[in-house]
Amino acid sequence: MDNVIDLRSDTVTKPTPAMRRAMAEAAVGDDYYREDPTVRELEQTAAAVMGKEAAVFVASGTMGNLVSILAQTVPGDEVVLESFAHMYRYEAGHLSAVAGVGPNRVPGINGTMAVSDIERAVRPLGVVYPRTRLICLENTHNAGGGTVLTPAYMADVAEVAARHGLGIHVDGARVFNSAVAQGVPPSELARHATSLTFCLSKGLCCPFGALVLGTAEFIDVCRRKRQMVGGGMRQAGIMAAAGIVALREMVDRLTEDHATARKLGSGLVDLGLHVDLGTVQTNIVMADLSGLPVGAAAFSQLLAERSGVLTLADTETRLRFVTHHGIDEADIERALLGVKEALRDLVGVNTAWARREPVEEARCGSCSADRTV
Ligand code: TLP
Repeated sequence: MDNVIDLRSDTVTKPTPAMRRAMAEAAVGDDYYREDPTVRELEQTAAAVMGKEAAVFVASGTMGNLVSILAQTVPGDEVVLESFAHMYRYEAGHLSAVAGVGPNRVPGINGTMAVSDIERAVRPLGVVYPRTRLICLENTHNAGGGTVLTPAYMADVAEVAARHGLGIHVDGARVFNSAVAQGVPPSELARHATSLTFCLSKGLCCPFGALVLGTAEFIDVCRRKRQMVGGGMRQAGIMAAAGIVALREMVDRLTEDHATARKLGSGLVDLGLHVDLGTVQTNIVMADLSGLPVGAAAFSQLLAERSGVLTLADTETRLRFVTHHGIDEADIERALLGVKEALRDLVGVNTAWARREPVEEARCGSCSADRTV
């Protein structure tokens, strides 16, 4: 179908003309010998932006998270993380399968765990217990609907971590969205992290890549772990070049994606769908479809076939829309029209379904994720 409006993810973004030019012209060398000048420039730029000593370029956010965990734990250790953290839910079980680490899941509200719950999840010392090593935070929180963690919250978590001698890993796949939405420098969101991963290949439009940041000593360990999982690179400057352009040119414009997300969110509410607009803080909109005669997967399919609007069924009843560089206000209007027509196909002019209260579970956002309602 022509004129597809792809709201499945910001991962569908394509490299910009400036990125393609930079990639074509990139100076390269063998990164195994640390001789790729463009990779080195990207790593130094990323470290400076995040206020950390060093950075290492990795293939993906998933690899960045894994390498960070491998570098800070040993098998049998435990990490504390939100129940629907991407690292737990969507990374093929690497915590247990590759790192041998137990995920100690703490329920959150829209991705935020209560600090007291985090502290309660820390294991006591003793020969029978797994050793709690890390607290993992996700900023923005994907299943929570792109919700942000504030610098103040992260400082509170850091107090708990310090009291128990724990590290903090931040899955900052979309940390620039968080920074831009809050009007704070990204380094403020990295301040308390012993490790942080951010993605280049989401809203920043790169075709590839992520970075892991931390102290120089920690990043040396990460380089070794990256090698271990097969992530060593050669003339990777071709890809790093796009990342340099992204950090220079693509961060500030994320506000445009947040504005289109807000427009989409309120448009969906006007159509009778339940969207907690308080969670539409960045570029993700979660719509609760409970009450409709079909689930999220079937509705997503109907919307795609009928109007070329692509979405992601996040759970049985939640539909995810993500705005990005390829989506403008006109696309949002077309997407809303598509939703309106799909709803008309399904429920006609009867809007009784829209008057229901959202189910209790759906109200707490990520708490409902993956549950069969
Ligand atoms: N998220 C993707 C996939 O789940 C499909 C998406 O479309 O949102 N952390 C967070 C919070 C993420 O959202 C993602 C990707 C990752 C890590 C993993 O990054 P990649 O895809 O680069 O491995």
